[in-house]
Amino acid sequence: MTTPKTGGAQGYLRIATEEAFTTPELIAAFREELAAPDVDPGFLSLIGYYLDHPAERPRFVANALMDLGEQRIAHMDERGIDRQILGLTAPGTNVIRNPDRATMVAETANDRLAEAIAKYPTRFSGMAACAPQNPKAAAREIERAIGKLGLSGVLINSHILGEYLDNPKFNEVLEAIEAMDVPLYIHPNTPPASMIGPLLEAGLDGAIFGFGVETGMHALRMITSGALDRFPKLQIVIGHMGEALPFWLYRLDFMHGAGVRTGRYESMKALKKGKVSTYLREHFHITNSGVAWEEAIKFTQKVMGEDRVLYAMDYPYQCPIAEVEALDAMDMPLEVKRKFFQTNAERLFKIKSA
Ligand code: 1DF
Ligand code: MN
Repeated sequence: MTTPKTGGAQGYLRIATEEAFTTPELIAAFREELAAPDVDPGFLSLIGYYLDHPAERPRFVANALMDLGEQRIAHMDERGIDRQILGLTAPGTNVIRNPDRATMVAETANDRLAEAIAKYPTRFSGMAACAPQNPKAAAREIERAIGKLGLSGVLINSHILGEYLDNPKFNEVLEAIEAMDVPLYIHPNTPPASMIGPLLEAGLDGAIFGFGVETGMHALRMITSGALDRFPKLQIVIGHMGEALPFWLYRLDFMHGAGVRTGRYESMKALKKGKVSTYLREHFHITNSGVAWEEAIKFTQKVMGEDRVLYAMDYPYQCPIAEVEALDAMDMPLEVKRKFFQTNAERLFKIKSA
């Protein structure tokens, strides 16, 4: 295998769609939340590690998150990444308990992101941050970030202080995303305090498993609550091979059908389009962030259709060059690889590659 290069000589550009950055304003807010006597346990476990643990990996990550310039471009060049679609790193504004402060952190992050994109327009695109803690302000910021700053989507780091986006209190946020005609990336967060106990006890609260449990459930709630019947045009992106939802899909359809028919839950009513799987296929795109595994990617393409599965690296959390090489080497027709690495992202995020 040859080292991957940018420029598309292999027949496609590589557009990585779940790439993280941070800002001084977010780090300052994280520091204050970490110092609170009633700090959220998942937040402490995750961000306590990345901000303060002396091991090489968290130090690499913390440094790389801060750079939106030459170091990041050099790392992309080394890995053959033509373009990163950037989002404010987890848990972003979602853990900030003062809504005005959270809104300020989102606004400054969007300004900094737009500045980096203006400097490197062929290498960076980005998704807006917002602070759903104040839904009205979040809607306004989404309109500004997409309409004025030209960002390409909205990324929300899953639960917002323990609340989920299907809650009607967040209607204005989803309305704004739908109206701006951009995708909503629901990125993982650690499980909220009400859910994290046994996961944290076993060291399974983070990216190893807890992220997927929490965020897969969030995506599923968007379907089963009927939220997507209220927002019929909303397109949602989830990473990590769909947080395992494609693998669950048969059972989800069966048990959802049984639950609805027998009226078991007030919170689970019949859906306009019927099955859970219909919503997953019509409202979701799935990225392979963190999963450089050919069989899982092909299975997901079969379940979702090859137009709805996209490449992501998850820089700087997981970025070995060997993963790019393994994906380049997948036994897959070139035109399908081109959809996966390049054209699905260009269409969904409305990106024009030079
Ligand atoms: C980790 C993984 C952290 C992902 C992340 O943000 C993250 C990790 C704080 O490995 O702890 O975005 N990820 O998406 O897999
Ligand atoms: Mn990520």
